[in-house]
Amino acid sequence: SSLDRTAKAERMFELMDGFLKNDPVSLQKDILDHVEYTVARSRFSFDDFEAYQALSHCIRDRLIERWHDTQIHFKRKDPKRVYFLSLEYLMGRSLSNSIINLGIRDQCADALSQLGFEFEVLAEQEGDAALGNGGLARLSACQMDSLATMDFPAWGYGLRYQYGLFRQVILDGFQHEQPDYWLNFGNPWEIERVHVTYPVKFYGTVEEDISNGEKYKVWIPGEMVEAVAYDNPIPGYGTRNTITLRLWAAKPSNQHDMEAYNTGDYIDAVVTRQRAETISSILYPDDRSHQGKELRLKQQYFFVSASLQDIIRRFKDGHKDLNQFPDKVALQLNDTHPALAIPEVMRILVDEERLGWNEAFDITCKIFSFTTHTVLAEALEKIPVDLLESLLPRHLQIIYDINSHFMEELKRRIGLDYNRLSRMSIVEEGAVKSIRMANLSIFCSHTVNGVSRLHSELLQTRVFKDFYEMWPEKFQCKTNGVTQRRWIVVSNPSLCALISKWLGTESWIRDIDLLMGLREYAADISLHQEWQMVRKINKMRLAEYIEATSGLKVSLDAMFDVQIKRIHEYKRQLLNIIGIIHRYDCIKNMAKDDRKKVVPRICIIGGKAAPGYEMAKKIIKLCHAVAEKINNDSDIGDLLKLVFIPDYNVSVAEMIIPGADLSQHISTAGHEASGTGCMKFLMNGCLLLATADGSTVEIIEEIGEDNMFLFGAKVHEVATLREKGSTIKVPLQFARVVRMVRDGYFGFQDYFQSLCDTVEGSNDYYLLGADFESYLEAQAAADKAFVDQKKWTQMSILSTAGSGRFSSDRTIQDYAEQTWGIEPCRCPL
Ligand code: C3B
Repeated sequence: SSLDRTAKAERMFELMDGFLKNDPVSLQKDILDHVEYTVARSRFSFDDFEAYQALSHCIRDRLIERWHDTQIHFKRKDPKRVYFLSLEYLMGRSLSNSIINLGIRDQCADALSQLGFEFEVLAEQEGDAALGNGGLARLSACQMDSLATMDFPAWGYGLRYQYGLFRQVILDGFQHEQPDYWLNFGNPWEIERVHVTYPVKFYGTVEEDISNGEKYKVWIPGEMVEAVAYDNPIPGYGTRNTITLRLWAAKPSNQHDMEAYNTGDYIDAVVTRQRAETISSILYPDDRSHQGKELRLKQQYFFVSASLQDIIRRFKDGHKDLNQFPDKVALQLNDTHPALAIPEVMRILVDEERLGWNEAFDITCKIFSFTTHTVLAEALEKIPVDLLESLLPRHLQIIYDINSHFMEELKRRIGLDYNRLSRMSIVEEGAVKSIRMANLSIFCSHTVNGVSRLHSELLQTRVFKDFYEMWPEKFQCKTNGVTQRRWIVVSNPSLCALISKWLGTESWIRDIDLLMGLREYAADISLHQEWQMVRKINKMRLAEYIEATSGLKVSLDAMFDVQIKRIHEYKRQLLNIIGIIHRYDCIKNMAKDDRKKVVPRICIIGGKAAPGYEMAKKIIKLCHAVAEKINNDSDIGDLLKLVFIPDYNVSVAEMIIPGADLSQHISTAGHEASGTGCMKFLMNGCLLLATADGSTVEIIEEIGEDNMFLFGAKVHEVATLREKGSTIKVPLQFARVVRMVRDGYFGFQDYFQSLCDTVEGSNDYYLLGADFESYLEAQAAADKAFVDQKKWTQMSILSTAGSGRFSSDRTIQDYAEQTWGIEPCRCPL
């Protein structure tokens, strides 16, 4: 009764002594309590890892407080919500980020030092949460940070893989993959919600039934598993708002059990049940390619089904009329991976809620928006019809129905242009009949966007031209961004302090446009000195890491030249390596006196290759073989070193980026949808050596061509160059370097032949040969600028100052206004 409730609430308030306090003494007390009661160690004896665990729990408590308040506030205000559906999130570490967003970094450091611990050392104890592959997954993480910071009523949904992205181990220069069982030591950043579970169905048959004189379809599933929610609170910076990233884990279902157990074989029945857990066991390590595997499809549907049940339950808690769904809910498809949400919403509305087809379709088209992250044809998901038919028979029917509506509409508008109809169809006929998930997503979403301006244009003029001509108003551009909280404040504290000092405020951490204020001081000598000092500190940190991982001692006076990202032919790490071999060759053939003029370089490469991607693995091996040669050549000494940093991940990036002088973003024009690494380097004052591809085109507009080293064919030139094929004029030096590799100069002669084949003559699809000359010119320009440290420092300051447009805060603001139609909902302090 209500009286009971009031009495209960009063008693509750009596017992509560207010919110957790954040002064160092309260923090110490809480840390020690967690040492004793959570970690179950004596408070008189615990090590760094146990201190990390206790501190994390102490921070977790504070996150939970804010998170509860935020969720209650959202419920009370009932704003329109956005649900971000993504199969991948690369969160990295959470401790430092949480402490900074909570605004208690200094208090924590104080509290710890009095207990005899150092904050930085404890932060290093944490492993990365690597539930994703590359750019797309880290983008999701950056966007969650912005959604929380900007007070948007948002939820992220994803999968809680037990094995994240594989660990890369290098043996004899070859990549080996090791499982990342990241939950081994517990995960303080998640909250298991044993009561938030939903059944997810698979297989079976579709039958017809009649109720109230109307026919409808019933899906009789053949298998059922349970989805359990794990909530990860995401704190905003400078706000109390703390939003939810809800990840689903698969557990055996308790329904259907009686039958299995009654048939007699108890052991077999348990083992079968156990298999349910495999659905969320492992992240697919392929970046931009899909293989039509059943388990992957199961993961996609599992995630979509659980998320939608949760979203609809939340909607129904307060709303009856499903026609209001689009006023309250926006669903964001992060690439096509969650696109099964479309037929699933239709199934729920038509089969379960018994809405008419048109009414249901109208609702569906109003809630979905779709971001595509690629231009590569092999990355566009196609699901074999056979697979879908057996796993999700009802969904296949619905997709066919959607397609026939689609084809009808098309015929009305364009007539019987069969070529075009078959290009646009959601169903692809052919050797393997399959469903084109991108076509489904475009047709059923109210907006479709690319992730940089160039990419968005390519979608309109090439990849989805037919669709654009039909519905130009659907197409938008949302240039990617990254969060300055993680990529400056957490990872580069010295630069953070320097920026705040010169701007006279910390407000840029929430309001990135203020960074432009640095332009005013770009020529100021005392800023230059401080700026160079900060850069030196970060280079030192990176040099120590290099020495620790590879044993190589590097000089801080050398230019640190970095390329870190997934290994992919289109990203052209091979161009970088060929350039390095060329540099080596030049130094070797130089007169002793000329060597004095060489700008010393430390070339740093890092990145993982998809386990089945043979050429990418050969590139890694070549990098090691070349490094072996160069680093041990006494003629070369300190003039050139090549280091491969193993197991590249978010926390390694946080350490490398602030220490880089130059970074390379050298994809063949028209292939990198956006690129986000370049934005992180830019914010940290690292100069870019880049092609005009993806988001670098927009970076040029912000900082000007003079402040970076641009080279290579432009997008509109690529097709012509490819047509020219083997008649292109390729510089002799290029051919010479490839010959060195072929002739076994770096060993492994047989192994490298097929790699060399990919860049010679008409095979050179990514145009390494065609771009080589201008690549070398850009490199020479970088050397020249580096010698003039005054000029270099100014370019560096102007890079940071011009990076504001590339904050994910700006990206999220654009999505909120132009795509989702949502508004901030700020929890009172
Ligand atoms: C990546 C693209 O390759 C990048 O250009 C882009 O910056 C990011 O997404 C974020 O938009 N991408 C990826 O990491 N995985 C895919 N499957 C497709 C694109």
